[in-house]
Amino acid sequence: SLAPVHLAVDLGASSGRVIAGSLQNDQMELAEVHRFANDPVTIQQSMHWNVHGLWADIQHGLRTAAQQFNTVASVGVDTWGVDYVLVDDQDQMTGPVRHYRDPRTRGAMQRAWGIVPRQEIFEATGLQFMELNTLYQLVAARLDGEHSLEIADGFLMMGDFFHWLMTGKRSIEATNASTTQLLDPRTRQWSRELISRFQLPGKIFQNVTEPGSQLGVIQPSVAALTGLDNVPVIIPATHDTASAVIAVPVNDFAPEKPNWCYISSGTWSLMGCELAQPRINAKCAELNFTNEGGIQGSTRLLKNIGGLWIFQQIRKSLERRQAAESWDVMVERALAAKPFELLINPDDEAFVAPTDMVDAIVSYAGRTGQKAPESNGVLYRGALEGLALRYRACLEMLETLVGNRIDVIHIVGGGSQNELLCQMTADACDRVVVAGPVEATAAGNIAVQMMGTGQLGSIVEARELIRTSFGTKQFDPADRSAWDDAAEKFKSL
Ligand code: ADP
Ligand code: LRH
Repeated sequence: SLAPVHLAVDLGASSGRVIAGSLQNDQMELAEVHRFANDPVTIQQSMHWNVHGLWADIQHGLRTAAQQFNTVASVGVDTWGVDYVLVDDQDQMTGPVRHYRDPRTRGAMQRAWGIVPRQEIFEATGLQFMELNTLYQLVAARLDGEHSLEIADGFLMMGDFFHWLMTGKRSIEATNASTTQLLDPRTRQWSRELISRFQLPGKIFQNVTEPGSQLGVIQPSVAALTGLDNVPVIIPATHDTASAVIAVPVNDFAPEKPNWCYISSGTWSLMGCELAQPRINAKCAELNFTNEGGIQGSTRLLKNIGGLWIFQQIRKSLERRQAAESWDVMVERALAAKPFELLINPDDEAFVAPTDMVDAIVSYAGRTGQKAPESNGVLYRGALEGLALRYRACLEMLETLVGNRIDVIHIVGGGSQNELLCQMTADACDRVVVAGPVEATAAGNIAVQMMGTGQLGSIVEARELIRTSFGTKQFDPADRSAWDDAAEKFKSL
């Protein structure tokens, strides 16, 4: 077709894709151009991202798009949070790119709190405490004397890194920078005080840019390889979760009293509300919620929940035994399995980066006084029920934090295709669940590019477009009683 397309490069922790979005008869139409795996690589004792492979796949996607569409109006990249790339003053990467599950951060939070007390870090950043936060990665790098940090001249988050590869220009985008735990959520600029107290090299942190503006154009070396000559790169909300939240199909923006929440469901489940202001208070610290940066100065008050990671890793583990099954079959077997045979807390430390997920679950069952799972169905079901039970607990915390009842839970992302999980969520939480869009992240990325080129005027307008363009499915709560009992048992795990 002749309508100009915008290309969203969307990199999740489990897969990446290049998606073309355009306006066709007042609808946003998405077309998948290229999808590829994103598998970490172990080198010596550490876990890295295969950024060279990702860049090759991105270029492949861009080239395919250039062949497929007449006019590419712009490109923008969003990725998972917290990870970073360092570059030197000759514009070379200073070292390999670590995965947030890399073990160098074990114990790094405690090391960091010895330098700046926990409460002061929270006051300065409003962020939840997770070992994988950029801050603890950098503290580990600093205290262990990583040379790549010593020779660094520039710090880029993953989206900024790919934008740099595309344009040759360095930038730091606000929503993803907000996941570092080094950003002041009130000013949306670096907390220079934290940076200096942790003795991190201040010069590598350049000023932060808000999404929606043009960074540059595809540089000639990349244009030659992809056919995208002179195409603008528009910075979207480069944190995938921030882009996903933009695409929640609602009719308001950062409401005073939010009556809806979202679960961005993929490798992680990010559950929270969109607010106009950060809520940095004692209750938020106690419940370990985070105030991440959203579009147009909004706040994503949310909690990271261990997501479909366990479900994905069960599949990987069965793959090694030549016994992997498709998502559909996994969901069918979970549906057929007996409820509450195995309770799994998705946020148990044992599941962060086990060598083999099935082994980890079997030993967890032993440790928590439960029967070892007797079938794949029990494993699958346990992983999904555990998520629904975490959502239920998290909803309660969220309502306490925002001070009102939340009526509707929007599930977006790859996990919104899991209808069993959607129904379990409705039942466990006793709330209406609205599932979709599946490619919320790409849609949110593209919406911001369309705002950048003037095709869309506002977030409310973008959401209107998204609501009318993508189908959603509603799940009504039923059968709550069994979940009450399970929730009690879950608390004592
Ligand atoms: P990420 O961005 O973290 O890589 P995605 O949003 O791509 O994650 O979601 C991936 C997850 O979506 C998978 O772990 C899988 O559980 C789920 N999923 C993907 N396709 C289906 C499907 N057809 N049915 C059920 N679940 C699915
Ligand atoms: C989801 C996500 C999440 C981060 C995690 C590292 O993809 O961006 O918001 O906390 O990855």
